[in-house]
Amino acid sequence: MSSKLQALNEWVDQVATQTRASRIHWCDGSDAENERLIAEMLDSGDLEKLNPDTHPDCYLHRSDPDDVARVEHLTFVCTERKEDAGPNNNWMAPAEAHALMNGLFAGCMEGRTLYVVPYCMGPIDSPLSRCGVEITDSPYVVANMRLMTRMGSAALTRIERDGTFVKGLHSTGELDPDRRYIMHFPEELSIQSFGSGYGGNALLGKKCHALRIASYQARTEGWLAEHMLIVGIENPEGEVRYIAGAFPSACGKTNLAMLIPPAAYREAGWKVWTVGDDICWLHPGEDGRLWAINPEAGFFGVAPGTSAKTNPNAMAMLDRETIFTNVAVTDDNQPWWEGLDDRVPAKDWRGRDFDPGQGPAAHPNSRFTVSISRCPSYSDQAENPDGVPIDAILFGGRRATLAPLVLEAEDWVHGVLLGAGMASETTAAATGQVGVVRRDPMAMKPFCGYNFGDYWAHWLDVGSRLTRPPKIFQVNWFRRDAEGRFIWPGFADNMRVLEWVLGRCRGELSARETAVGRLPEQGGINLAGLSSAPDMASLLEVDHDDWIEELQAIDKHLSNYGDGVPKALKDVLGSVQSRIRPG
Ligand code: GTP
Ligand code: SPV
Ligand code: MN
Repeated sequence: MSSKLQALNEWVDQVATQTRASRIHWCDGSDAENERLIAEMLDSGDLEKLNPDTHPDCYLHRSDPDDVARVEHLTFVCTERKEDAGPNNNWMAPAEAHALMNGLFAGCMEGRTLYVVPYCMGPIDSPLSRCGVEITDSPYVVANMRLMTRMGSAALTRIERDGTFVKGLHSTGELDPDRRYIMHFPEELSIQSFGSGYGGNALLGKKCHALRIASYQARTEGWLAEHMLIVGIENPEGEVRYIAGAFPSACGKTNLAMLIPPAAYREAGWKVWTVGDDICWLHPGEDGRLWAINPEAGFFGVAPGTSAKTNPNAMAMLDRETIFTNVAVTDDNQPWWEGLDDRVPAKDWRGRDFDPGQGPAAHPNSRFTVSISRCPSYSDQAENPDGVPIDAILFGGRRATLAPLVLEAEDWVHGVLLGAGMASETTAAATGQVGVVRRDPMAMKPFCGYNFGDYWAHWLDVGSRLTRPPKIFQVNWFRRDAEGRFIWPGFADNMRVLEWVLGRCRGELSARETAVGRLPEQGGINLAGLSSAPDMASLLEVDHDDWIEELQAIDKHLSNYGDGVPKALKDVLGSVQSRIRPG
């Protein structure tokens, strides 16, 4: 092995000694390797084979019932100075965190295989991509990383060329919630995760590397690592425009990234192309625009609510080569979840006979893992090493009231304020209460690897370097009526909002100026082909009294981040507040 890989080899040896791993396996990412791993997991019960006639090469994994979501209270950013992590993160001093983690990792892989998983986040030949190596004792993690990232030999070759990589150490430990920590050391470019086998806690390339560590690196290097989907919209003239969108976990990124336009749009020639559904790395280009790559290579998507009606592109991927986690099964062993169809499942996500009295059949945060290459709308630009140019950025949340269907920022600084002030109802993607409105700036509350005050300043700085910045919009698909029903049909019909957004970007549509931003004119959103017109007056209402309260709450929220909050942001907030009158 070359000297460039010496650091990697030494680290692997040191971890193998520390954890007393019984075997070491360097993953090459090959089909043969994957088949061996799957066979072992079928033997051990880590995986169950699903119906091979309806779902060839599909498997079910059932997590420990106490390990089914990200754990924000056990996730830490460990910088030398506490203020660098900021009030948005749990913080522990690096020395203390290392001592704690060393204790947990000592001997934890005895009797287990240590897998070395080299991976590349982003197209393998893109200068914008970054590599990492995850050491894990979970074959389930290896199989997921193979679908979610460019994993194996090609990544190792790139690591050898780059000479640098992010070090991620993971063990499922005993899956004991009391011995579970997800630690980030951005100053050391390393991650240590113990005690969970689930998604963002364990697939370290995803949230730990591509968001928490990458956001920290991006700040010093002049780019942005964001919790965003990337989608290309092709108009009837054949022009493709790209939109990036930050919505909190389980708030619609995957669905928007692969929507199929309503019939009237399809007939007119509109098409949608998927670039990414969860993470986006944004770089200012020489042309003064913002260019985006998707660092991932697969989806770890929310199963419940996914159906032929809501997300036909997802359904087309999920009948082969998919790992399902914590879904239910039918009596002929097909995967099933709430919202899929009206069959009655036989077994719930814990493997018990289904009993509606015991809660939903599929866990609300049950997921599918599938390669993005299986997506029927996969964009031919997704592998472009330069990325795709972004025309619009959306900030979206789950708000039953207040937030209109769509609102355009006046400029970049006002847009950053819309992002910084974002709030959304919590979901099952993280442990804790569901449905509570909380501030989730840029959908990055759980994922920003440094102080939000510095992060907003960095957003302003990046914007000031763009001569053709994307326009920024706030959207909300989740407004409810007095009976609690969603007012907006959502899903495919979100295309109607995207059309307005792109029309605004092209300078072709007028807008209604309000104190809080620009909204569609009456009739501005194309409703052609909808069987019944939604209550657009409610969807586009700006209630001044409610907004006065909201702006006060945003003011208070910003002040939690102290002196680091850019003055320009507070100035814009002040000017919005001064424009709005009660009643
Ligand atoms: P993460 O993977 O956790 O980051 O989530 P995500 O933002 O990709 O959310 P996803 O698209 O998976 O949607 C989460 C849930 O919201 C699913 O149950 C969807 O069916 C539902 N959903 C998505 N889009 C819409 C919409 O436009 N309207 C409504 N009512 N529900 C939606
Ligand atoms: C999210 O929670 O935003 C996800 C799932 O995309 S996880 O990989 O668990 O972070
Ligand atoms: Mn996510």
